[in-house]
Amino acid sequence: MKTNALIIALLTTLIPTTTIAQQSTAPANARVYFIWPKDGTVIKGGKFWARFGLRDMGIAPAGVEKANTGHHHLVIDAPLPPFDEEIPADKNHVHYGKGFSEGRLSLPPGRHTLQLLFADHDHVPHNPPVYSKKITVIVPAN
Ligand SMILES: [Cu+2]
Repeated sequence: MKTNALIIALLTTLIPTTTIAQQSTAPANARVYFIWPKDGTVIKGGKFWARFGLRDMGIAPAGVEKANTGHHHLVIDAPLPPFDEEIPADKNHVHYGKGFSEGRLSLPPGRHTLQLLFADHDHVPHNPPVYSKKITVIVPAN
């Protein structure tokens, strides 16, 4: 009986209570980067098109499962989310699930950080994760 209790205790620890998302793999050289803006760009009025570059992978819309593809995510004024789960969708985490490589942004005056994080059909980052450097843009007060 004692052994059974131990086994049950072990199994309980080993079986995760939450479902862990399946991560897609990415080629080692894959890279996402900002074509524009560049780090430190001053953007009068705060409205602009951000343009995303991608190397060694392809774009596929969300929901379309295909090896070495995914879609862009823009992380605005936030740290990178966990890599082993679905990227949240809110004002700090913008999904380009239709497969776009550019997005219109409107930021209030101040300093803002932007970072790209590529993710698969389920919005889960790849393994290894493919993300850009974090850049800062400055929107001057009128
Ligand atoms: Cu997504």
